[in-house]
Amino acid sequence: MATTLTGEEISRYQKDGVVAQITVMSVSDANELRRRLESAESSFPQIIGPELRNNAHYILACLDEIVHREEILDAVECLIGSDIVLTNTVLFIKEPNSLHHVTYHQDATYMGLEPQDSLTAWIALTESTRENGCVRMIQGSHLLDIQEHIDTFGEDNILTRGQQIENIDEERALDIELEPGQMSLHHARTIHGSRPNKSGARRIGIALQSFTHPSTRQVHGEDYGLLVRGCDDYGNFSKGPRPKVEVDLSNVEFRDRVNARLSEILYAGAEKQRGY
Ligand SMILES: O=C(O)CCC(=O)C(=O)O
Repeated sequence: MATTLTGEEISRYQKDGVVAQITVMSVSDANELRRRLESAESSFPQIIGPELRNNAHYILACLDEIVHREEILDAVECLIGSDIVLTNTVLFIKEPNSLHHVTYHQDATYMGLEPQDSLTAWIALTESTRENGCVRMIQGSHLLDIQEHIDTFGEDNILTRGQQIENIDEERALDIELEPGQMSLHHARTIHGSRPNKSGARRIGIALQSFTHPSTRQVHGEDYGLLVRGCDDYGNFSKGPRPKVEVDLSNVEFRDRVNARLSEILYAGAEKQRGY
């Protein structure tokens, strides 16, 4: 299944800062990846858990497969070209009937990536619906500058600082509903958030965050990046290993180092720091 965005989808991304419902794998492939992920979660809770959801693709083969999936990279290539670096990944998991939510924010605010035109691919491993707290996007907001964010450190807020843009007109938010195996792509300045999961089942998504051109610079610290397609003539990102087995425990120390560096970037200037 080769996935290339249509001209209409590319125009929509440029105009709205988001394009969604792109099928990048079959439902049965998504179910199988979910099974492998959940098996790792239950067998290795000390390595992958609620506070250990960043950059698990360095350890888990199932996530490494997603990161390198041709269908995803074909679509990303349509938007940023054929040389592609992936900086980080985040598992966004909302447990059944939980209060976990994401306040409205722009990813580019704390990421330190310049220029700010990188993008996130959000891949659904379960369905993502209004009921279970799908991502909601403010179309066209990527054309704005970075808005003022306040740090709330809200208890059930999944974001590091609980960062929030206030006074968003919720009426303007578009629900990005996805089937398992579909993805959305959003620009680093697109304002987005999500509500709690009111359903009786888990909502599982993985954000490949961010895909960028190798010439992009990290201006807040040192970041790692995987060259997932094409060439890197710049060397702006330190390279990392790929898992060699289903759960590669030999990469745990590396993942922890990457996450410590990422925290320095994401919490720069914050009053306090959480465990993720
Ligand atoms: O998964 C969610 O609910 C939020 C995702 C998000 O903020 C992101 O992908 O940048």
